[in-house]
Amino acid sequence: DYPDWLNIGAELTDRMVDHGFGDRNALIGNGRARTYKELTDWTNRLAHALVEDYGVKPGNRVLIRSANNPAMVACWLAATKAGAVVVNTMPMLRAGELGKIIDKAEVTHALCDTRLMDELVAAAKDSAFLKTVVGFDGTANHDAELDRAALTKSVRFDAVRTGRDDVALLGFTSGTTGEPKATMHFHRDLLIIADGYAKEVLAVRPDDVFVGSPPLAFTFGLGGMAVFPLRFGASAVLLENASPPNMIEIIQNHRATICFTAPTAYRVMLRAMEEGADLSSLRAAVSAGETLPAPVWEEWRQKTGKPMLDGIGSTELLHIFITNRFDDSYPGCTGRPVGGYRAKIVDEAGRDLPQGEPGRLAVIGPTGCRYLNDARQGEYVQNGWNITGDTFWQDEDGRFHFAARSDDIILSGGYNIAGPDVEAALLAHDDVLECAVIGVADEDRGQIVQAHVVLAQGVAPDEATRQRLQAHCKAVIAPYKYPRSLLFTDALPKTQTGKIQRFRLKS
Ligand code: 3SK
Repeated sequence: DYPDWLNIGAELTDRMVDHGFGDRNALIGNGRARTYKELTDWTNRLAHALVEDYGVKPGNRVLIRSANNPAMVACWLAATKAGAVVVNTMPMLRAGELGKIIDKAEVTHALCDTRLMDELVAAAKDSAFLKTVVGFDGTANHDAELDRAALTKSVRFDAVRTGRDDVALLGFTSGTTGEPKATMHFHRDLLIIADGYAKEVLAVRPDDVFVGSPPLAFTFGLGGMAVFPLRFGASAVLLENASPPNMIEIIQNHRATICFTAPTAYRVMLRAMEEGADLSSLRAAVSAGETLPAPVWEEWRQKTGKPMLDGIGSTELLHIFITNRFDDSYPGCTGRPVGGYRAKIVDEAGRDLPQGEPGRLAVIGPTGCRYLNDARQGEYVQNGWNITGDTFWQDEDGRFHFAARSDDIILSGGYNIAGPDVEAALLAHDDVLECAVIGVADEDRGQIVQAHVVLAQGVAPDEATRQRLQAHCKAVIAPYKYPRSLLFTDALPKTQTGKIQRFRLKS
């Protein structure tokens, strides 16, 4: 039950100061810590500048382009306080990709870290919509146009009285299969994910310190690295380069308690623990974005004594909607729906399937799924249920288990083979750092299983390794699933959010 008038920017700053959190650290990054009071003043000054100097009006679409740093969060909060609808974007996007987002969202204003201006200026050049591009300083120096404009403004700003069901955020799907879509999220949705997942599952407390790798431009990152800590008076350490060694350093130096990242980073952390890395401060290791292989869950449990929290979410539903819990977490299992969400398994025609049978995961919940001007709404949302692109099955206790992305099922020699089963088998071998499995056309078998493997450091990409890995697969999964074709590669194609783009291996 939220009030009719709700502005998420003010809720996460001014309201937190009102509630007595003013002197506590909110955001740490680029060598500086900001308290809730400092963040509130900063965002209020920025909001004044956006309205008075750059003409931002309620409902304007404002694009933000930055790596993860406190200035990006401040710009997001400030634009939201001004009543804008924000589109957060990844720093690696090129002009062509930015242009598509600008057109689709009809972006009028863009706030850009000055270190990332070139591609945005190129995208704005011929835009029918984007007329105002303003630079901000992503480092801690406040030395760019927007920072200078904000400097002289008042630290008091009456946030625009947005309705709780007014759109606050447009989340662009990262596109593991192609054309991106934009999803609309209301002010209240951002509170729902905090008061749902973050409270119910993580039980976030003011003394929590968050660290993680997902970009703020991805709703997984915006929730995990900004909304969740700020909603509960906790703090977040934002890293522009969230490589596993950098995250480990932060965990050790700041005694971080909650980590949001993907399985590959946890694998590297497990190896680093063998070299003495101390991750004992972490009370919650959240894994999402890619399915968590059972061996990683098991090794984490064995080395830390704690379960990992695998979860699945989506940009469409804003954040995690099915998850393990601290007292209900199993390897190879994604868990149960978060309060307020329901999930079921359906066939291609949308009919409910019995427990145990794999099919499409369908989800319904308070945060979505609403596409912006997209004819695909009717295809992906049926009777309010979001039909996801994932194949899951439900066990007799009601927990959900990932089988594959629906387009990752390989039909080979009469068998239906889930690519992720083969990936999990390969990942259980110490020689493998990362891998992706696809089906490729084959005259005899229709398709064969093809694995693209990034080897662990020091392992030779030769025939002996290939045969060793193929033999290993035949030993740990049904032999018909083994990768008949196994290729070595230095890196896998990924979206900006770190999801493997298997379709790009299919050329
Ligand atoms: O599972 C995901 O990929 C995801 C996407 C958006 C938000 C949150 C999550 C975990």
